[in-house]
Amino acid sequence: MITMKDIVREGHPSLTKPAKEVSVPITDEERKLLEEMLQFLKNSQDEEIAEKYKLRAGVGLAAPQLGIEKRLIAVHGEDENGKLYSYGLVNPKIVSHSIEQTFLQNGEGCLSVDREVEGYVHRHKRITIQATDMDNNPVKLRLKGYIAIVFQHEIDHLNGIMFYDHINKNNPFFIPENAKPVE
Ligand code: LHY
Ligand code: NI
Repeated sequence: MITMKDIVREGHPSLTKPAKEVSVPITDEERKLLEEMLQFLKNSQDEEIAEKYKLRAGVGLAAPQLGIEKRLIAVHGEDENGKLYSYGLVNPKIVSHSIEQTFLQNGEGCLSVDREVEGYVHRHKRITIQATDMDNNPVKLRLKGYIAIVFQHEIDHLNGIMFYDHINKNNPFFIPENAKPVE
């Protein structure tokens, strides 16, 4: 079972370098890893389990956060309408995105960052992702708003990018003309 002690923190090299493409079909071990990553997210959202194992609630996790430099992510979370997105993805890639941007009014956090970082993290409002799912089938996802932000946060981890890399250094709360907060 994955717990917080398995999650590497700022300063670990796997958080700042690009992860490696995974060959498809994935191995049984890679599939098991994705299942465990998803289970961690589910556990972290279960009040009793989270309390018992001292898990920080999370909706997304990327393999480099476990010190594993492979292009694998898990997301388990709901959009603004309560629709559940539960995915283990292999080699996810943003193939197109809107010009319009969005951001979370309260900023972002990260399971690998044990401090608050203030500022708006600008993201694409809408994205299309191509990937391979846990059953080795190709998937194409069209996402917008909050859940699109979560996927962008996780894909960034595969590229060695942290959420605060997107915050305007001179004015952390700067809002570009084409950006609106997630409603
Ligand atoms: N997980 C964050 C989490 O709280 C992801 C996240 C994304 C937080 C967007 C806030 C906004 O689930 C991770 O840090 N995973 O990398
Ligand atoms: Ni993160």
